[in-house]
Amino acid sequence: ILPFKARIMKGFCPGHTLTIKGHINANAQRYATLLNGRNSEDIPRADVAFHFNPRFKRSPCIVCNTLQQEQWGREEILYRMPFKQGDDFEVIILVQKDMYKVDTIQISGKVNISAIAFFPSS
Ligand code: 9QG
Repeated sequence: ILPFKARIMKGFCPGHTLTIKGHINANAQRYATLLNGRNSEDIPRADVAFHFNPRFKRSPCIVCNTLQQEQWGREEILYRMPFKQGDDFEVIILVQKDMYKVDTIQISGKVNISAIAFFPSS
């Protein structure tokens, strides 16, 4: 059930991997994977360490950004779109050295999620 939200118990650190598998609805306009540094019930709005946002409107693209103190940063936009409306997808997020201080994952949008796996470093 979306929005999906879960705590990552000891945080999301270098070497950790998060895998998300699902299906994008045929009429989806956007979906977002949000990795939050604080709980998203927080007021003011919680920071978002990593906002991963495929968009299907107009020119399809993937927008990545950070929300800090309720302000979006500079968008990184990828116009090569690997996702397709009506298709299955798999996203693998691998954390490398410049650490994400993240304790919550959140997924929303017109997708069905079939699996979410968190792999700590081996
Ligand atoms: O549009 O862009 C990412 O840079 C904003 C969107 C915003 C983000 C942001 O409105 O949408 O994608 O949390 C938000 O507000 C999300 C849903 C310039």
